Amino acid sequence: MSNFPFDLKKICNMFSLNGTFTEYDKINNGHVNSTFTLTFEEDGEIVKYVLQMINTEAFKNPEGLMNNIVAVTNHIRKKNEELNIPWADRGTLTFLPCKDGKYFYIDEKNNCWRVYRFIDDVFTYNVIDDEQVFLNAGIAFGDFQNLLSDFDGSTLYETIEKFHNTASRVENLKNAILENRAGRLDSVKDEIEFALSHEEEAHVLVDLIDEGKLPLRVTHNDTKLNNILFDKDSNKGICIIDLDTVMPGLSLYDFGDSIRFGANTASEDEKDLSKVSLSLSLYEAYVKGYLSSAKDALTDLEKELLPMGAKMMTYECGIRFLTDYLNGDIYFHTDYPEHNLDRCHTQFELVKDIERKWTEMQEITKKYSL
Ligand code: GN1
Ligand code: MG
Repeated sequence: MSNFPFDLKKICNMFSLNGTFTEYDKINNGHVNSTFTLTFEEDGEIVKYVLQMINTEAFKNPEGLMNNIVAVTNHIRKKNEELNIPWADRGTLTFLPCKDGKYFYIDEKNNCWRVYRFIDDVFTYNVIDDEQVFLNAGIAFGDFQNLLSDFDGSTLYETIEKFHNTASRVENLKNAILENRAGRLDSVKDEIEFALSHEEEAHVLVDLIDEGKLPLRVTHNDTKLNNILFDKDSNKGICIIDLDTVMPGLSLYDFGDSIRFGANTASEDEKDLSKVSLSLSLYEAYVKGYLSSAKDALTDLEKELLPMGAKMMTYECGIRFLTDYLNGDIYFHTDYPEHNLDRCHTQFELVKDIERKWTEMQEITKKYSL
């Protein structure tokens, strides 16, 4: 416990984590929150938890956030049980209440903590080359949306306002350009030119919502492949994690963000841009999986716009990385000074490849939409 960088004893006490602490591990997947696993020994058994420090710069209201998450996970657990899903007990996260009944704890240094039970016999992917895995990922996110289709979205607090409003993300970029807080403006002229050359498209989805042509659903909004826990035995995606941004949103956001991350043949921060491309076979696998579970719930226009969702989520993410780079890396965790810029480059490169493969993407989508 002594080498843990925070007061772990106090945290364990607040969440009533009993047993003898044996070790902790840092999980380096997320760009926003900080995540650790904690291992205890209790009556000869190993008990594990996941401890997260919520980034309160990104999530300003931990109470609203945790109320959302507890409601959503309870809903999913209940539905999985009703449906007799064999993995119902591992099918969603189980958060632990603190001594005061709240699902988070703020320490003396204003760090905000939460704890959930560790799920055994699962694994995550960061990059994939196996189409079957991505097909399973599509099924898992399609199922997630179905499970939440009868959840009343109006009860959810909007954890990050305008999270996937691409037009507003462009405005944020423009502000960052004007402010030039980190003095990096001169080095990113080409990136800015690319970003602004797509500005008009940034309005397409927002306008369709305003016109009532696309329905708001309860969506995850951060559907990176590594937010799915896959079962070691069956290879099925059994549990969706990272529920901070579950809010009313478009199905296209969830579909698009999955493609942005999972169908890219390179990792999000690859420096060699020749490795970045949109794998059409992975795209097809995801479309097939996702539509097999979500098709009946989607409107014709939603299905038709799936490629647009992929393009917009990729473009938007590139803009967010560029904005953060200009602001001095204040939002996303970075490992080195150019990290956000490298990430921006992969996203913009992927947008270009999506544009090259646009017709094929539309044809594939159509094939599985019928
Ligand atoms: C962040 O926290 P993480 O790594 O799951 C971000 C997503 C981005 C993603 C890019 C709350 O997700 O929106 O798409 O990084 N989450 C938040 O990798 O901003
Ligand atoms: Mg996240």
